[in-house]
Amino acid sequence: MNKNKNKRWGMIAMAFTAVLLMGGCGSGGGKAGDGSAQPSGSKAGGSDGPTYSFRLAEAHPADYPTTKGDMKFAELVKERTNGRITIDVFPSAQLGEEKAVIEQVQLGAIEFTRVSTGPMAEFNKDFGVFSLPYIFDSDEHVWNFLLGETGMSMLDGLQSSGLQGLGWYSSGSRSFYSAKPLKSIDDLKGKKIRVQENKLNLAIMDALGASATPMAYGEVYSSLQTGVIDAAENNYPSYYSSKHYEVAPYLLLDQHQRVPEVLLVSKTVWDKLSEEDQAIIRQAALDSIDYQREEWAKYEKESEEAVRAAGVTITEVTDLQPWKDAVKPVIESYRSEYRNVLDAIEAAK
Ligand code: BDP
Repeated sequence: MNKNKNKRWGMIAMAFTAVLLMGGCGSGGGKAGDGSAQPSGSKAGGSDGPTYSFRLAEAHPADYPTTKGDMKFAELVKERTNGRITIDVFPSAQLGEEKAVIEQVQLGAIEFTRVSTGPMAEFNKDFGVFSLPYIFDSDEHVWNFLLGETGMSMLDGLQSSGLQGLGWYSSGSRSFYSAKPLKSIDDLKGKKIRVQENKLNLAIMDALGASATPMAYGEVYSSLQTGVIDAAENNYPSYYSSKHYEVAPYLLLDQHQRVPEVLLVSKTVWDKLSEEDQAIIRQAALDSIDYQREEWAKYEKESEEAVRAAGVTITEVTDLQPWKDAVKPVIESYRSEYRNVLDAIEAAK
């Protein structure tokens, strides 16, 4: 599977290079938004130009795979500009929780961030599609879509929201976990469940007979602990690294969503950069993806093992049909809004 992913990614990298060659940009510059980029490793133009010192906001701690991806990205930018452009990564939500950070990035007060596409739905309608349940079968399916034409064009589609998407990162699948025993779909009925902050999640929880409590990620631990909420949902790495498993030790592997991560830059900042710098930054982001995916795969396994070892009760879901049936009305109610993207997702199977 990894080989296939790499092959596919290699093909996309080749396509980028082809665009560049056709454009005849000798110095390796690419026009913003046209998908062209400088071939990795080339330093053409990197040393010349203004000096910048940027910040990148990250919700997760330093050892988390997204943070490692951010750092790889920053390292490549620094290297390829001979230290002229530096990006300091601020992990552990030091610069704020995701929703607030996205607002700051729109304003240009924070230049870069890595966020979940979950909260992005409230800033760019197209991004809501990622919160629809069971639209992807596997991680491979997600990546086929993200690295395909529609997925890549969604990064540029963020310009209307004052943002520029630079690349996608892995985030696995999300499942429910609770402070009290949680073994089947029926156990969700009447539960207060923390969800990522977007309106689609309200409809999904409603369809499952639960009540949605949107809140920032950083508040979930104490809310589980004090009983403000009964349950939450996330992937293995977040469940482990946030220590939610300590206060919600019942995990039900229903894998209802696959909500990818996205690397963003403020459009205000982006528009001030030269085409050469844009090309370097864009390519560095793309070149950090494979690394993030490898780190993700490792950490996903480690975190699963760690929560098992900690005594978490994990229930596998052998039949997803009742889950898919329950949330079908939600997908149907959004089908016309997301028709084109949903078709592209279907075609990426
Ligand atoms: C994690 C994402 C993180 C979100 C968090 C959440 O990596 O960006 O903040 O979920 O549930 O999986 O809010």
